[in-house]
Amino acid sequence: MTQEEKLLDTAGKIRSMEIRGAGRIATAAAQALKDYVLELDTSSLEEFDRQLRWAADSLLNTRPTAVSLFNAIKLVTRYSATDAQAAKEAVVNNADRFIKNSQRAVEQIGIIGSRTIRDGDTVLTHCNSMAALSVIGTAHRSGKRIKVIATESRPRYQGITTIGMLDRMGIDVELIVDSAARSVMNEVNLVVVGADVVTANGSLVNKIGTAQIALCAHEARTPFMVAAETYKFSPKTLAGELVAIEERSQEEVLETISQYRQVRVRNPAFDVTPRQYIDQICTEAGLIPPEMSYMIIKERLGWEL
Ligand code: RUB
Repeated sequence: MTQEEKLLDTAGKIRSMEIRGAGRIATAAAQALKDYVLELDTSSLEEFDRQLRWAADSLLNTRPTAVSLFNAIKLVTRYSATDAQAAKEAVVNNADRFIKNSQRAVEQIGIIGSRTIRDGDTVLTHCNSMAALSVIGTAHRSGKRIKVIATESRPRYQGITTIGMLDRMGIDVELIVDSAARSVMNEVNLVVVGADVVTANGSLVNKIGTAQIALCAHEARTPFMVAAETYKFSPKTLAGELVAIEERSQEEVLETISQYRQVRVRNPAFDVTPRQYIDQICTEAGLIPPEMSYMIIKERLGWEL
């Protein structure tokens, strides 16, 4: 494969969700940019810039919601070099740093978030989030006996991936259909979910169904925690941009849709949980209230308007 084909292959895997989850999308994009520039053979900085921009755009146009992709690409392609070789080295170093930092962030989130889980607790999670699973897995490894309730997360059933991971960690797991969230909520001590986007005002954009779970956790007085690396926070929302919610195909929900004449299926992949229903956001920089999201964007992501 040429370097263009390899890059488009990663972009295709992100689009088809073979690579999915905001963190994994971001690190795959960083790795793809690194591999791409390593094979670029040009001494012209202008040409290097042009090819790097093509690669960045090809990756960016895959999934519209996860800001992690935008932040990863922005951090990896940021450099001030006067020649192509120095630019290439900068991109490679940026990518290595991004991947290492994001692995460390997930570990740190696990350490911090797991302290909020007590021995004997039941934790509910939705979809398949490495950050949320780090919290749960760290609590389990520290010797706390916990039970996890995982939702199916229709229509793509990321919950099945989650129960497989929890099972391999040796954690006691129960699987529920998404609509059973309220009926089990009184048994739950903590809800932990991941994030595709945290906005400047502290709202969460995550897998469809998250907002309903947050609402019923709120009503049942069950704490609701978001596990999110700081690169899941969206500088674009500080500049007034709205988060695009990805609408996926009808067939993901109903394979036999073509037999109906008048029926349409709506398939939004994500929803918005208002900050009033979020107790805390566990980042690698510590546990923060959603109201502090603005500070994370300004201070950790170094965003200037
Ligand atoms: C995945 C999803 C996850 C977040 C966080 O959606 O909503 O909760 O991306 O995951 P999809 P992580 O399956 O549509 O990509 O903590 O692993 O980044």
